[in-house]
Amino acid sequence: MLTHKIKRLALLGFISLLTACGGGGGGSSDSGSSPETSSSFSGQVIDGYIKGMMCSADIDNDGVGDIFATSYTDSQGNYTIPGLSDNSQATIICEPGNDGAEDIDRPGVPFIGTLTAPPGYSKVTPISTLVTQLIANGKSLAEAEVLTRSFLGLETTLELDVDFIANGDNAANTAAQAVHNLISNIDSTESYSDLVDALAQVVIEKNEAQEELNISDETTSELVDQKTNESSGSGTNTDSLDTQAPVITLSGLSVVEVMQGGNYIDAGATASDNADSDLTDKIVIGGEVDTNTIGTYAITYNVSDSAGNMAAQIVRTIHVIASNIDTGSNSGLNASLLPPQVPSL
Ligand SMILES: [Ca+2]
Ligand SMILES: [Ca+2]
Repeated sequence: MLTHKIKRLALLGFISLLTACGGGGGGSSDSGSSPETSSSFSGQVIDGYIKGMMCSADIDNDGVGDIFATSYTDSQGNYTIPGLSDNSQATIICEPGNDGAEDIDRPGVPFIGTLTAPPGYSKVTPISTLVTQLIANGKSLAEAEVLTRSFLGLETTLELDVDFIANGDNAANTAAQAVHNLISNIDSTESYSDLVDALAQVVIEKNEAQEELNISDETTSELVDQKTNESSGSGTNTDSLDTQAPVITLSGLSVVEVMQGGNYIDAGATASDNADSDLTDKIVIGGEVDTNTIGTYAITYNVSDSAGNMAAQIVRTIHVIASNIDTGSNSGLNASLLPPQVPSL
């Protein structure tokens, strides 16, 4: 709630800023074409430096960019997004532009993949993409960075939001390339983002199970592939998703007759479910029987399983019949058709 509000305010702030710049002409004297001088956000897309990427800021964090860069990334991966004074609330999303993208370390090889950076980062790399997905799977930024460093075998103090090409950090550079290669080499129809999402889930699960997992482990790509199969339909996802309703079984007769003024005691019902097994004590019984008043009454039985599937309702019908008529042992007979009888007193 609070972050949402802050986000809104930030957005309103930058809109008014844009308006102010547009009205006053800004400080730029040469082109005057864009008001980006005071409020724009810049960073780099790096695996090696990747040129030809279109970057955008996702301000409302719905996974879709809202403000786009004015141009594709240059040969040092630079991007500039106008109208964004900082990215403390926005995720940066970079995708290959219309003409394709290229990692300048690998000339001629198209770079395929969507890279993202979490709020607070300006460098968009395979490492920051993993951090973003760990956050998307419920981790804080700090937790996501700890998990990422551990998974990539990086030093626990290593800054992740850096230009590791310029500062010569080979460990980070190698780790970034390893993440990209891992994702790129998985033979899957899933998108790059979905694969990194699956990788993040695998990293989290292994961590929670206190099992070691390193990017260099041969099983890693297999685990990621399995994870995407799970989440894309007929895998274990259906196991955890119970769609089968419980079944109620009535105890006693479904139609009961009670003498006026007599006692009615409900015989109840039982309920069972594929996932929850016995749900008898969860049955909700509705309706009342007024044995002082002749008439027909309904008692209803309902139950839901823990997945929210409702059982078909069961109804018991109770006829309260006149007590001054002795229907004998054949309680099913229609009393009104019987001849008057001598009271049994
Ligand atoms: Ca958005
Ligand atoms: Ca069920």
